[in-house]
Amino acid sequence: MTLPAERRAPVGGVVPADNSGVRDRLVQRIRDRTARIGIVGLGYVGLPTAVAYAEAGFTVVGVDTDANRCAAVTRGDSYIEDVIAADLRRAREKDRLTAVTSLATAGDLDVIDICVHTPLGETREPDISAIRAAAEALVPGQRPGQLVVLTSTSYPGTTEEVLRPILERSGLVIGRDVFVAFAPERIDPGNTRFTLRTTPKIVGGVDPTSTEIACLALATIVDTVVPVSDATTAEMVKVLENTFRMVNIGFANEVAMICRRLGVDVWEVIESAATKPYGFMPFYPGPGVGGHCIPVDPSYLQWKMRNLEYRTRFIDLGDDVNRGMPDYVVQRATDVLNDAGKSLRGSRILLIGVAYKPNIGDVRESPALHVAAKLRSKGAEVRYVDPHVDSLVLHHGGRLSRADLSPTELGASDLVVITTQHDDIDWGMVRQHAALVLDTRGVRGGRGRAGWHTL
Ligand code: SAJ
Repeated sequence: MTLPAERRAPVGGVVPADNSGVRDRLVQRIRDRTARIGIVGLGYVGLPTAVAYAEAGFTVVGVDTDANRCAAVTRGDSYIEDVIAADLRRAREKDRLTAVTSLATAGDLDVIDICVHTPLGETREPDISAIRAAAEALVPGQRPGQLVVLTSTSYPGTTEEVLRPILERSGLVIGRDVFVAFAPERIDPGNTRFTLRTTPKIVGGVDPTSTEIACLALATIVDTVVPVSDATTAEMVKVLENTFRMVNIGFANEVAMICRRLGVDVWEVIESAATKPYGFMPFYPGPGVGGHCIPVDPSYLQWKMRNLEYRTRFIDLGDDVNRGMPDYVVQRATDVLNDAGKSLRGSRILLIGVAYKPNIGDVRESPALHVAAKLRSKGAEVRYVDPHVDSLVLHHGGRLSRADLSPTELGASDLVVITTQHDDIDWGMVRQHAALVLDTRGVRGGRGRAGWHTL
C-alpha cells in the first residue's frame, strides 16, 4: 500500500511530528496479545521464536519458502532439535501458529520478525539475498502501525542501508508509521541451560521509538531485553560476540601447534591455565571451526571493513589459522601413520564425530568434512561414525560411508581420527580397540595412552 502524497515523508526532510496514535495502538496490541506476529524463516532461530510468541499468547504466522517445513509445522512435527514437538503441537492445538510459504498469504501482520539465513557466497562475501527478499515481500502489505525486527545476523549497517530503504519504498515513514529494529539471535544449538527465554536479547532500533516498541514485543518471549543506541550498534554487538570466539579459537589452535613443537599436551596446558579464577577464558584447539555462526559472522565484518578500507588483521589471522586446521590435521595423520610404518595412501581411516560440535547432528561448515575430503584426496579410504548424522555428502560430492562403532570396525582401521567428541560415543571401546588414534579434541582418558596421539 502506498500512502497519499500528503502523508509521505518529505524526501530528505525531517520526519514529521510523532504519529503517536499509530504507536499507541501497536503498543496496546502487543500488550493485550492481539498483535498478529509474522516470523519469516522457520529455521533454528525462526521456529523457536514462532513457538515462543505463540506460547506468549499471540497469533503467529510462520513464513517459509520450504513447503516441507510449513507442512511439518502444520502437522506439529518439529524438525529443529531444540524445538520440543509437544510445544509445537500445543501451539497448533491452540490455533496460535500456522505456516505459509509466502508473506502474500500471511494476512495482516503487526509485528514481523525476519529470521532468514545469511550465509556466505562462493567467494565468502555476505549473501543477504534472503533478507532483501523478505523485506521486498513485506512492502505490499505494509501499513502504519507495524514493527519490523531483523534477527538474522548480518554486517553492521544492514538494517540502515538495506532494510530501511526497502521498507521506505511504501512511502511510510520509519519511526512514525513503521518501526524497525535489529535484535540478533543468540541461540546456541543443543544448549539446554541458556535458552531463547533465558538469554538476554540485544535490541537496537533505527530510532528510540522503534527501540522501545521492539523491546516491548521481545520482552514477551525473553526474560531480559538489552536496549542499545541504534541498529548498527546491535549489529556490531552480535558480530563482536562471535568474532571474539573465532579469534580466540584461532589462538587456541596456534597454541596447539606451539605445544606440539614443545612436546607438551596442549589440553593440559589450557586446562591448567583455566584454573586461574580471573583474567583467563579457556578456548580449545580442534580440527577447525564449523557451524552457521562462528565461521561466518566474522567474514561479514571483514567484508564490511574492506569496503571501508580497513584491514581487520586480527580477524584475518584467526580466520586463516582456523581454516588451515583441516590441513594441519591431515599432516598430523600422515605423520602418525608414517611413524607406524604406514602410508596415508591405502590406509583405512575412521572419523569419529562429523557434526560441527558435540551432541548435535548439524554438519554445516563442519571441519570434519574438510578433513575427510582431504584424506580421501590423498588416497585414504575414509568412513565415519556419528550417532547424530545418518548420512554425509562431502562438499565436492561423494558420499562418505557410515559405520557403526564396534570393536571390529575399530580393529580394522589403520587410524582413528576423533573430530567431534559426542558424549554418547563409547570412548572406552575406542580406547580398548583402536590401535592408532589421532585425537583432535582432547578426549578425556585417551591422552597419554600408547598409540593415542593429539594435535
Ligand atoms: N570450537 C573450538 N574450540 C572452542 C570452541 C568451539 O574449536 O573452544 C569450535 C566448535 O567445535 C565448532 C565451532 O568452533 O566447530 C563453533 O563452536 P561454538 O561452540 O561457538 O558453537 P556455535 O557455532 O553453535 O556457536 C553458538 C553461537 N551462538 C550464536 O551465535 C547465537 C555462539 O555465539 C555461542 O557463544 C556458542 O554457541 C556457545 O557459546 O556455545
